[in-house]
Amino acid sequence: MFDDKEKFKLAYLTKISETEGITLDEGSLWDKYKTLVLLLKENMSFNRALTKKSTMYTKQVYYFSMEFLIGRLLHYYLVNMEIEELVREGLAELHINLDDLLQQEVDPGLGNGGLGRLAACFLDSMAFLGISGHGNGMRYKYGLFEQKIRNGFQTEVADNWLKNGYPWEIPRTEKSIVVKFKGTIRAESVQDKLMFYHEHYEPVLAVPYDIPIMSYDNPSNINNLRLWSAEPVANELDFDSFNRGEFDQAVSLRSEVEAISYILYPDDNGRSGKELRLKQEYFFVAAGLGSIMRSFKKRNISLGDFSKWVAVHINDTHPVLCIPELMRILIDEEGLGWDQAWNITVNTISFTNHTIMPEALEKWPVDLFKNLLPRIYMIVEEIDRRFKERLARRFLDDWELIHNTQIIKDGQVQMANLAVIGSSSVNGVAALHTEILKHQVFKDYYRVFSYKFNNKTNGINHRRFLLAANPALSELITEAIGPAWKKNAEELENLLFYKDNSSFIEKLAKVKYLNKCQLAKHVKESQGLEIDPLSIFDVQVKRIHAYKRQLLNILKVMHLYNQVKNDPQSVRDPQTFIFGGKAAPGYHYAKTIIKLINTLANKINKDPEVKQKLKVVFLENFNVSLGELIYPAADISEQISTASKEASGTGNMKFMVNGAVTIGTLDGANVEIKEAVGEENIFIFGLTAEEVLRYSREGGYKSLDQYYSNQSLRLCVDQLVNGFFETAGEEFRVIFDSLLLYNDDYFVLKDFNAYLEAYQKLQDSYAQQDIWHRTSLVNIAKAGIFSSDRSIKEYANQIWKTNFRRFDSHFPDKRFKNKLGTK
Ligand code: 26Q
Repeated sequence: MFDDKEKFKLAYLTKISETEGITLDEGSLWDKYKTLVLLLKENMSFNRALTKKSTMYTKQVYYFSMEFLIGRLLHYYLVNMEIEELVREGLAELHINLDDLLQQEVDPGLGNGGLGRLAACFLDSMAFLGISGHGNGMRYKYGLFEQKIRNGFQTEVADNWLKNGYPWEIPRTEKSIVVKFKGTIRAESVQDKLMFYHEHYEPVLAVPYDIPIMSYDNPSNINNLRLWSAEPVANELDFDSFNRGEFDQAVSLRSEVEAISYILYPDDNGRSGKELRLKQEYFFVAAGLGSIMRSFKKRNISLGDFSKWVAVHINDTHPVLCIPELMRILIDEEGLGWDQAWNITVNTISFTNHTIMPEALEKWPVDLFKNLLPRIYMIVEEIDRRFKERLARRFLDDWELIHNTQIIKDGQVQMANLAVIGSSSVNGVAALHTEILKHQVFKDYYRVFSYKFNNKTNGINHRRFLLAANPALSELITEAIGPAWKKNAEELENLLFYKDNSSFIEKLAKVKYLNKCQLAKHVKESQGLEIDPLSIFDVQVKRIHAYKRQLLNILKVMHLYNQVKNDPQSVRDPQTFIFGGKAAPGYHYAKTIIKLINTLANKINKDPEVKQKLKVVFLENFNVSLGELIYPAADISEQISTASKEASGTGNMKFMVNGAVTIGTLDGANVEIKEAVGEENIFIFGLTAEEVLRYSREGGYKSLDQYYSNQSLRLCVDQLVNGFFETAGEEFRVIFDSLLLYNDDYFVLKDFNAYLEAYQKLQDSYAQQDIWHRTSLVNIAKAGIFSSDRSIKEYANQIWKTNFRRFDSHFPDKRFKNKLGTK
């Protein structure tokens, strides 16, 4: 993009005067940051136009997701364009420090966690592979709340990320779409055909904002992330009401409309059942499909071939209204018959499930649904009716199956059922998860549509989480095996060549140490706490949820504390336990867990007898940017969910590619991580998914048995309520009760011993530093298959049936292989 520094400087100086009307010395840091973004964006817009033109007759993939956690873009795009150094030096000559500008950027919190970040990783890989793949989502005015810890409690601060404007976005007002809610449906026979007219509806204007998506080594291929914002149709006050003196009504209509894209629901894996959420879901679906239809028509392709040229992927059930909405467009607006419309719809849409937690399966009361989306409801009813009819013919009197697979039952619309029936592919996100879908969650559907079910193990964008987030390790890797791993993560396997090379292992250890120093510096600056970069960094960062079992980790730390108090020699190496993650604001139990971590931290960190050995830190406001600092600095990756509950996990992969060693259960993608690294390079413990599911089905687990039979465990559990935490009173009673009174739904007590044993083995291994760093190296080397490039190649080949215009990511870089002489 810029061939040299001088050209860059000139372009930059011109841009700042053009856009801000100021000279450099008048500009604030924000102005300077914004200018750099606008400069890059301008070039990307140009390339977007070219990409669009040249892919006019390429199949387009649309990834519909309520959440996109894209992270900060400026640094990442500079890395992708390979101009970071040039820009850094150019700016330095203008007396600007690039790092100061990078700090100006907000991290758009347009998602809760795993699902939203996965969507962002997928956008990157689609751009990298040259797939015409675009995101379609919501432009929430307020993203996920910012977490502040006050007196040990989580408090939530609104995330007003747009307050200074977001320079990466491009408003496309002229491409707005009208979305219709409520009203009535009039059916009329026109020339022997039944037509449906939506009347007296409440219109809402969906205004798109586009963000350019660009990846490494493919800077001219620009894809698009389109986010929708809700505005009143007239885009003014309702002057009729206003003139009649009904000021309140005029203003409230406006705010009712704007409420739709006002805020992201902060529940992950949770339920909320509020009308506004359903409004959001239909809003971005109708807007997205409306705009896809509009651009499809410009391509002069026959509508009958729609599914050959367009793939729509739905990220969990949140966008499942794509199915009835596409039917509505094809039938009501395009005049197709039901059967043809249904064929097109099913062949266009594919669906990923991300959770088996029953409380996260979306259901909507019929009355609410029908009132908000009358025409869509009619279509859902008809889909259900026809499906049942077909099923009854095939499965005759298997009434149980027929009942279980209905879309509308018990007065509710079952969104997952609609998703399975109306799409051509249903996938889980890790091998184990897909098996659970086939044999438990969707077992009846698996009998009906076995051909739809498939697995696509998640992946992560290794260019963001290794190349950009961990420059020291990236350089070391490139020095050793050449740069081909950036394009083909499986090349990382060549690192195995260095397994017994002590000088390389030493360098690896040094990089880890330096990264730990950087995290320690952040902790010191942000919360005034000293942590020792020479201690083991044992890290659990993710959303706080009972099934993720932060509690198991806490009990371990309490146990170690008790041990050190008894015998200071019982813990050999100093250890720092690092936690981070947000709790849904309404999830009282999860918030109590945060308070417990902080209370424990307080106790341990100020106890002079143990503070040389143990430290506990809760990192405030875990998000993508903080993750980029944490993953490179971790020694131990805690992936300890109750087996069967974590669909995949992706944090596990981000840690692994940065050389952290996993302690975990056989859950989600941990199973595949174990297969990749071998059991000697991972610390696995605990109940298997099968055992957990058997207990849930047949009973037989009594948490009290664990409590009474294990003295040191009993001590820790008692300490939750016996005054051990001097300031706590009855605060942690809910946790105590969850374990004993409510029989420990997540098998924390059951897995406690096995966890401690695995942890002990891990410490023994850490004590032998050369062995430890070799394990770390094997983890990095085997992380290649967990790149989202691999996931996306599988989606493209097997589900979307689209080509990618990049072939070199398959091919090893011969030069470096020869140099190493490994192959
Ligand atoms: C649903 C209805 C109403 C309000 C909120 C929701 C809602 C929102 C977000 C339900 C679920 C989510 C998010 C789920 C999620 O992040 N799941 C994670 O997806 C990852 C990517 O596949 C997996 O790695 C994780 O295992 C899974 O927990």
